[in-house]
Amino acid sequence: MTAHAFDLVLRHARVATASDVFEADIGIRAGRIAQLGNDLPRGEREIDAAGRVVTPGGVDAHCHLDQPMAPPLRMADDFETGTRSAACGGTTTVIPFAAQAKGQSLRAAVADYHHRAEGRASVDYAFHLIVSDPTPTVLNEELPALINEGYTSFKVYMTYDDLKLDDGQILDVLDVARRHGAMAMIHAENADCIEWLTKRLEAAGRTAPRFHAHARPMLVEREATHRAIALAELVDVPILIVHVSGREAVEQIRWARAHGLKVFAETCPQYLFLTAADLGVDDSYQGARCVCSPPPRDKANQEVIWDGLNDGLFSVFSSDHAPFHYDSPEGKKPGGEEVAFRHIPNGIPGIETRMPLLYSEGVLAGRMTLEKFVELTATGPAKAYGLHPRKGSIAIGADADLVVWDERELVLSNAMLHHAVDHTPYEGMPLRAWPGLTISRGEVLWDGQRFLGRAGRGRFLNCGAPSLLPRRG
Ligand code: DUC
Ligand code: ZN
Ligand code: ZN
Repeated sequence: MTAHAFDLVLRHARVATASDVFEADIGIRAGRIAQLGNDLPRGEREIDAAGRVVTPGGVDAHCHLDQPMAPPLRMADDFETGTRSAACGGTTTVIPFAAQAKGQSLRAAVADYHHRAEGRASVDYAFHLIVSDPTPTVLNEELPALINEGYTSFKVYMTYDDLKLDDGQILDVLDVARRHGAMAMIHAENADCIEWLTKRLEAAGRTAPRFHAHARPMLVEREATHRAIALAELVDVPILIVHVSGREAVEQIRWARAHGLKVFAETCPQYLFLTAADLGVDDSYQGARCVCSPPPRDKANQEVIWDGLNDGLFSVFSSDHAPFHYDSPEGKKPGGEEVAFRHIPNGIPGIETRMPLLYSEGVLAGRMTLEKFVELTATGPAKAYGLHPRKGSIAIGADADLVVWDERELVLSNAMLHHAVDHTPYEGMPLRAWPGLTISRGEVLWDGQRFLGRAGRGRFLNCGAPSLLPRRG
């Protein structure tokens, strides 16, 4: 019996990285990429990838899975259904959020979230933290210790009553990020402006889902983005503004960069493919499906986001998957009612559609290079959150997390997706590609038709120092 040099060889792949596209065989051994080259020796298993693009498995660095909610709300996806859906859409690493409730210790939030993930994930996962109660214990003990243990990024909110921090609190947590080398992610919307606008809309009887967008105009995001940048400048720490929706926030980030500040940015598919009209053009409740924050804007703003993706403004393209059923008392109809927009849970599903949407409408529609696609969907997020080069790259020694693309016409429907949500905002959208194979640590999890993974095979990843941050001495 001949021993094989590799467990798996992908032959004649068109390998795409964030810097190059080249033809090679990929030799995989013990879950890692062992060799790249031509005419590699045989593997125990061989896959002919001739003529097909192979990219790194996606890193979805912003998604919400089984995050505790105030009853009756409940997220539709837990780690099992959410990571299954991720794998079927070409994502092999997810980073959801261990969210601290006010009054809760950060440690307890992390322990609870590990419990929710344990035995359920089919792809590898890391955690960001959400800091909603920066007590002296959190600032001086818990957060520094957790950063040290590999939870090297955290999100702070400038809106949402149960999560938001005031400016003084934000300064305090940014100072911890600076001293301990963590990436601070900021949800930038002005809470008081939103509340003031919401009350006025309610007083005028304007409570349909579409008014969600009226309560959160771009100004609200612009002001908070500007303030977050100023707070970070005061502390002298890099920040990453998440889910940037359009021109006004983009202008603030460009201004900061022009002034030498390290301000990174993330955007999401909803700001390329949805507009405020998807929240409804009349008072129908259907638009609740697309209620997310910040809200989608308009076609002109979609173009601004495309430009930012292509010119380096954005480092990260995430789904912000926040899975709520439409037709359920646990989701967009809390308690079974069609409620005023302020009570509609924010967020849309998108963990499975993130990669195919950008590959189809970016790469295959000629709006984005393959290298840029890889940078935004895999390499950039892995670098931003301390997972590179193990994740997000096709290089010797990296985990063998790969997507082999099938370039074919299809029409998106919720019936073909693997999340547990009862809708997709992209129903009926024509696409030009879908992952034909998703491989995680050398194992085929998705063969283009069937999910072949297993709950519990996904491993927790401790993150290193984010490589976008200055090196610490
Ligand atoms: N906005 C968030 O900030 N988080 C989850 C989903 C959303 O729409
Ligand atoms: Zn957010
Ligand atoms: Zn989010």
